[in-house]
Amino acid sequence: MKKLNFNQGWKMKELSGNAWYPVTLPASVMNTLLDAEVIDDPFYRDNEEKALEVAQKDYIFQKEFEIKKGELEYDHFEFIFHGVDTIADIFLNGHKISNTDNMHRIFEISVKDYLKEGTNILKVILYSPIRYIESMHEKDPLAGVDHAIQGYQHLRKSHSMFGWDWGPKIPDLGIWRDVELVMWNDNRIDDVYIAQNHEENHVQLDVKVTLHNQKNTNLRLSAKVISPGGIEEEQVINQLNQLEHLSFLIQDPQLWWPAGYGEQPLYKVEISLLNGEKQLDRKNYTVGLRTIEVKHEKDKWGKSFEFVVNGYPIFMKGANYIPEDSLLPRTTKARTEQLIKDCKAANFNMIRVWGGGHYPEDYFYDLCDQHGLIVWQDFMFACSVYRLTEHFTQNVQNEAIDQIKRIRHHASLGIWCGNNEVEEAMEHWGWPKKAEWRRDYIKLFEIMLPEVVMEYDPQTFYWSSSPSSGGGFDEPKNPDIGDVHYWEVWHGQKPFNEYRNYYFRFCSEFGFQSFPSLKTIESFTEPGDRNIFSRIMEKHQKNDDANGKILYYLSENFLYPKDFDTLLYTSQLLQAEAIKYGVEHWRRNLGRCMGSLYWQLNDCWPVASWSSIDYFGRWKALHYFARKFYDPVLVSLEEGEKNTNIYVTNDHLTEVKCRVEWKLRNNKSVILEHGDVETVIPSLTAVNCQELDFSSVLTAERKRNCYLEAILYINEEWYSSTTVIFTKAKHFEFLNPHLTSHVSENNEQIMIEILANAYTKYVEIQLDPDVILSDNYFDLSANEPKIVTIDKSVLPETITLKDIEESLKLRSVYHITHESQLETADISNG
Ligand code: BMA
Repeated sequence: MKKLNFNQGWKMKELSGNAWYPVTLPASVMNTLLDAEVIDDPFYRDNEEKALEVAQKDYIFQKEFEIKKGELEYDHFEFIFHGVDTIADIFLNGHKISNTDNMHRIFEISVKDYLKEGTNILKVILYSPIRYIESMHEKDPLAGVDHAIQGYQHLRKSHSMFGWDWGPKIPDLGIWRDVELVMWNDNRIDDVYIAQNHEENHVQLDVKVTLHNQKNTNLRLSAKVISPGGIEEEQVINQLNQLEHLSFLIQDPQLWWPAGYGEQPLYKVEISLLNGEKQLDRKNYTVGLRTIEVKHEKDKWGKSFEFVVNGYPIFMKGANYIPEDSLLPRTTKARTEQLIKDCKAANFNMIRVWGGGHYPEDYFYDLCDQHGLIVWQDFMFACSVYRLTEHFTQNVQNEAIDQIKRIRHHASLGIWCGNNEVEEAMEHWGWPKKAEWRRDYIKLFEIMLPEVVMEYDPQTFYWSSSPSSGGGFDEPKNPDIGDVHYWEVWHGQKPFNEYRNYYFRFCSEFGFQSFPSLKTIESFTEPGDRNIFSRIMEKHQKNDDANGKILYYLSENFLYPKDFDTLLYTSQLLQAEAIKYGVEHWRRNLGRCMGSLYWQLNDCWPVASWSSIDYFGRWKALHYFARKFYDPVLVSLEEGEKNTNIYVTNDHLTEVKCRVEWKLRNNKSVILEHGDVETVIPSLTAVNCQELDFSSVLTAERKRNCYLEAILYINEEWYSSTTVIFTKAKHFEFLNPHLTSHVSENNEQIMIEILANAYTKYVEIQLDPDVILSDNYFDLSANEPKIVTIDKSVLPETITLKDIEESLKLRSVYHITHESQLETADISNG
């Protein structure tokens, strides 16, 4: 078999226009016009509006290619379009060879009859997705979200491209994945399915290979399994049938573990189709040996929702992932890799691919395999009604088969989920309860998709909707059964402590918005726009009146910030505190609650949103908080009306011997009371180590100037620390901490030592260029220096110690209302 990559040498123009632009795939209309400087950056100010005009038109992508004599001698020629976005007719030398209307499908088009010697022309005409959905909406209006262009659910194109409550309306068009031309004689490998059966001390790998046809030739099939250490085992079959089974027994298997629980060893599986010594076709896979089950069983609290990996019930820690860029060709492996590394750095072990976007690239899953993130994979349906016409049914069934076959061998794949919030929406969002809508729901998500999963990936658990209690419109929001999306904090404007009223079995969505940093806002604004209620700032806030909501929560918790930049900073503190409040509570209830995935990890453009990492990859305060609240061993303080409890949560598979030191201190960090407690925390357990009653010491006045600090030592080594105050931050009597810094270096790292002379919270270090620090937004007690490090490997080589010193800016909660350090020249560097 010969495979030619067909990504190079395309050109594109508006269908009725004359100007051609050169294109390399993957490509989109908007991105091509942007590169050619025909349109302005759609992310800048209100340019999004112009993007809609672009998407109203039709376009043509064209490529000419040569076929030499002799090359036409293959028996079969096939174009593979790995992704067309979305409505297109495809022509080869004037013959229509296919039409597409699903960006989530892979199209294989047989073209032998239309190829010719000499110059060939391949044309893809892409039609406006907006015109299509508008006409469909007119015929059959369906319930859905109102921040997307109406009718979006009729088209199998990423819903959020039509607008979402964090996403712009940029329904771009393009050929968003590779195009290949494959040619072969005799036969080729159509499909490989790898199943694993785990027994004590060994794993049996079953490899099922399907060939394209039954032609009786003298071909051979070779299957090799190569261990992480390079040990190879080969099996060969002669006299092939169209379907062949091979089975490998792997003794003493090296198991794959989610991050935080062990290594991620990967085995290679290489399948070759041979004619004599000549290799006709080959497919390579990497697999990880592990079992992932989801337990949904009755217990004393309701019905569980618990991931069991290699036999151990594991608390899932992570966030929800959305498309990384509204202009799809701009996503790259390097960007995704950084994001996945950022997840790992924040102690995630799970990432949920949310159903309103698209199925990510192969490298996304490879990276999750390598870094130990379990993927919760939604099918691409979200918050909408879908009608099962004959065509739609066939279309989504083929889509599911394409995607399952593409993804199923990945070690990281942990669950298939039918949709995002459709069951809940149909039951609780006030939509008309039409019988035909509900019937189609059941057919699609509770009959068809589970059947397809059962047929093509029977080893992966299927869950019909998120959230759900198991389906059938049976209390999808029940907090004690299945998974839950909890939005009363934020959308319902309830206070953070509302989280503590729930002991969800698995909280797969909850979130809180913040603004991105000033640098990010500068990328899309003019100075005059930098007010959160300006027209442009509101254009970059897609959740209705959410800027007001941020201000409301701000009024509840912090003093009124002194300027725009401080408001951005404070909004991030609110967000970080909110999510921490929920996560720490659920982790204190480990065993009953078995997962927390906050909404949302990333952004697809610069915007105010629920993300913990902004469009440019900048970590918000929340991401630094996540690294701490998702630490495998967590010390957390549950302050109450009367008592304060010190909890230690241990996610490890082994027990942890620890000591927790606690100090009740005033705002100058003078110790009023102190003590310590030694305990052994069993594996996979949370323990309330000590209940402290400060009711006699903490008078109303002291509540405004005292804090509790807990320091966790593991094997007598400092591990982490945390503090809690007993009043809202806005009422706490913070003193000027007079922050100072000292910067030094060794071969590998830059060290920044920060010192405060009074207790302060949320110390932020800002640098130019942006770098990820070992910690940020941390609390400091007086006269107890903290050293924050930067790995030199992540710094541009040209950056010197002096650059770091000069760009370093510090602020903390005190500076919400007071001039920050830099402005008062308070820093004594060096
Ligand atoms: C959840 C998600 C998204 C949405 C988010 C914030 O419901 O599934 O649809 O963006 O909330 O509202």
